[in-house]
Amino acid sequence: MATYYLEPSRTFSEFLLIPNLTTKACTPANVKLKTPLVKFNKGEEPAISLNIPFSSAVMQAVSDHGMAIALARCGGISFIFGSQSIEEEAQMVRKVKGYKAGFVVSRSNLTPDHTLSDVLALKEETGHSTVAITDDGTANGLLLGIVTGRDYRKSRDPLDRPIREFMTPFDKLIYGKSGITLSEANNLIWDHKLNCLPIVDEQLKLETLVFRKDYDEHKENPMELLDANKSYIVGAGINTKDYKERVPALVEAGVDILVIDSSDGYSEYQRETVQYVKENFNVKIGAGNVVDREGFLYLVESGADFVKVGIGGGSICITREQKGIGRGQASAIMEVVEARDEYFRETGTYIPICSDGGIVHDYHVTLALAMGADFVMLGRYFARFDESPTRKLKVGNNFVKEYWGEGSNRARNWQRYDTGGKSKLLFEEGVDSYVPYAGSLQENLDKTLGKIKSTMCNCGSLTLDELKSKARIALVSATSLVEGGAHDVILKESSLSEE
Ligand code: RVP
Repeated sequence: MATYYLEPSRTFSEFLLIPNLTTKACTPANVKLKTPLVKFNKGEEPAISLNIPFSSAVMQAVSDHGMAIALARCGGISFIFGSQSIEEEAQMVRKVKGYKAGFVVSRSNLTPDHTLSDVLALKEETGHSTVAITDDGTANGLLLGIVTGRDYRKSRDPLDRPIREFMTPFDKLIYGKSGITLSEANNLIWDHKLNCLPIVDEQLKLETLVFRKDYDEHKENPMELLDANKSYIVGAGINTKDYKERVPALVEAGVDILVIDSSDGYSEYQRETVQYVKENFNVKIGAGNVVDREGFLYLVESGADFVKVGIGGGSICITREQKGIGRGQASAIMEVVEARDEYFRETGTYIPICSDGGIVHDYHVTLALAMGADFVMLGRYFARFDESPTRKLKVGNNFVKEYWGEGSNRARNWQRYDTGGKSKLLFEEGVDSYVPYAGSLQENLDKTLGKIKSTMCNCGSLTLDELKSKARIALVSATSLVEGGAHDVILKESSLSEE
């Protein structure tokens, strides 16, 4: 006979937090959102923590290198999508690891034999007024000089004048050496009243340029998620099919953590994949997705460093309709958290849980954390921002961004849904859609984090651990949900457009 779970499976919208005493010390400025990303033993520190409990979904429409850089700058992590060739995915990881905020590879370069007219043509084309002059005219050639608008007079100088006659030559340049930090570079810029500081390697070949105007944007962000070499931390998605080729390439590219991307993680394929990675590499790996205690314990015993929870709750996901599997996200989190806490009590090993999919309102994040998740994974939320890799379009009077599921025909990610069989998608488990364009990641995230911190103060909690242990969570009735929004009033236009 089948086993029945007769308690209805619940979503986040069915719960509300009840405030605890807010002490005067409990202000949003004092709230800390640091959270573990990987398992650790009682009394020890996790090898990787997030500065904010946010990760971006392992999806083509969400997490490329651009998103990874933007989110790591704010303290979270992206998992670069794995539904692309191994080389392309490794290249994205390399771009994140090689990125140094404020250090830009020069995009306007000429040789000393070029002329003033070449400088003017390049300026017209790129809009840059600083041109690096290298022996071979490339961005990494031997640096011979720099040309800026101060080196020539357009109205007087002959257009065929060679650059070597008017550039600021190398021996008159102030430059930084490879390995210099951004704040050291900025000190040189300020001390010498420069607009641009070239950075050269030991052979005096040009590496990057640091611009004075970028300082405000790039000055150290205290929340940045950095590794020991001060590069951004980045994750990457893998599957249970080509992992023996994909994992070595990603590790070689410098990836910090992997995650097996699958709609149903309770499988022998996941166990084999986790064990292969643990036996052959020194890299962290998360597994999932599961929605119950059995699935969770199976992955933990396989060696997973964190476990991802959620089936069928994603905004673009139609798995529940297509296959009839899944579970309300809140119920799944509650059961898995209970199993995790029990496991911690018994073994002393704490396994972080990621709540993946189905976050619609900002307060859903706070609820997921209060229920015991350590961080959330979001697709729709991040897809709306400038930094997501998809096209921004105008539909009617509104700007939108494209957002499609990994189970849609567009993504062709059959590995994510494979349960053994043919190497193709037999039916779709995701849709292709638009989401309203919402502007920049940082602006939106700041607002969301502000709400989370404020709610934590209402709940008398300065840390996520405190929130988890103190939270009082009430189930709401269907009729009382109506009370939660504006009701029985006629809304003015301005409040209608607020989220
Ligand atoms: P959401 O944030 O609600 O948009 O959900 C994103 C999550 O949905 C992903 O992290 C993934 O777990 C799931 N997903 C991705 N593609 C599909 C699909 O096509 N069904 N589902």
